[in-house]
Amino acid sequence: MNKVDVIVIGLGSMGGAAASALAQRGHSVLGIERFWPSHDRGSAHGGTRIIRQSYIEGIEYVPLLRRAYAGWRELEEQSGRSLMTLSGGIYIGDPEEQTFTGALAAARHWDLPHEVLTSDEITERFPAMRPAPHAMGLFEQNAGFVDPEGTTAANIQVATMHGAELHFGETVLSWTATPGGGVEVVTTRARYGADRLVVAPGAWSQQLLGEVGAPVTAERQVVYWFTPDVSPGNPGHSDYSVGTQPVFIERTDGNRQVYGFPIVDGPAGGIKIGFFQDLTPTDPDAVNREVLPFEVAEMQARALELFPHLTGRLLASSTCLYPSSPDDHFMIGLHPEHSQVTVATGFGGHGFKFVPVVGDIVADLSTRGRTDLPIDLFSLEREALRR
Ligand code: PYC
Repeated sequence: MNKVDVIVIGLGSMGGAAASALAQRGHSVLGIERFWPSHDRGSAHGGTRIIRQSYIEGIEYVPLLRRAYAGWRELEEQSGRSLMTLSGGIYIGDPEEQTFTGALAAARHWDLPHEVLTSDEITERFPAMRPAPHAMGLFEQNAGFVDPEGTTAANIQVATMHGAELHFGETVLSWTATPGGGVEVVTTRARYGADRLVVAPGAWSQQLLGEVGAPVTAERQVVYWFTPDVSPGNPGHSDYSVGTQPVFIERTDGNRQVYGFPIVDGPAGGIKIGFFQDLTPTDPDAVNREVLPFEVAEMQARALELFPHLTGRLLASSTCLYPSSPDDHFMIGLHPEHSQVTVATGFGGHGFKFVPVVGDIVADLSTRGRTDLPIDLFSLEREALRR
């Protein structure tokens, strides 16, 4: 194959978006992915991912989220797929806890539409939930979920439509910056040359980025789908479903923070729920995908604290990997030693909602060496990454 303008390593969520943005700007792109399109080995599967704007993790994210929302609608139009559902979102915490205070700070700072609800008001509006009596919630209508598999497929589709060549089932063994300023990539199938490289390796960051990727931990995460008991007298099925129940994040009384989704797939579906952070580092090539009975019991006990009638069956569970940075902020920038290489990693569990804007940022960095979008928080040089 002839030398291309840009090689993109990794065609999951972020690499797929980068390949698409670069191809749409007229660059020749070769994308390389070790698994299959929209695979379930990394961090972009499970049917739903939360999208929200009153951002608990920091007010700095909000301008990027605004841009991402526009990007989601654009991707829907380009691909002809429905990807984003605004079901509303509620963030519940102790009055002084970050789940509530962080969301409120972002909503106030950026003047985002929101409502503050007491615990009783939450149950009145969303009857399936019974938060702790002292809990407070911030509800935003403009939150919901996106479809991760559909998004990755859409980016692959749009990138291909714009001439990108995408290889699946091909593993990158190494990449090197060449003396003339380009790069060479060696895979299980061939050796390729390009002027520039984008490395979006997700949980494989340590393998593909060496020292630069070393701060990124691949965390094993499990999500669960439970059915409610809808016996007479209990909240009904529709109380758990899109239309009534919003996406949620909750942490009260020092418990582990949980997040989850309404039932999206009719009477046969379940509430999806998971722990926000697990901090169980794993080898991405040897992940234990079996979910053990004690894990199910732990999750169900925690889920019952918020949804007292979520006592039905465990419908399903799924294991995924979060590529987490030490401070949980993303890592995006030019490689410190090779300016022809752009790095995009460390998206943890909360990065997916930024997919379209990350595609734009990476395309800016890769082609112009800079971006006008606010990304100082994600610097590869920041102190938290050196510890
Ligand atoms: O809403 O950002 C999020 C999130 C984090 C972990 C799972 N979902």
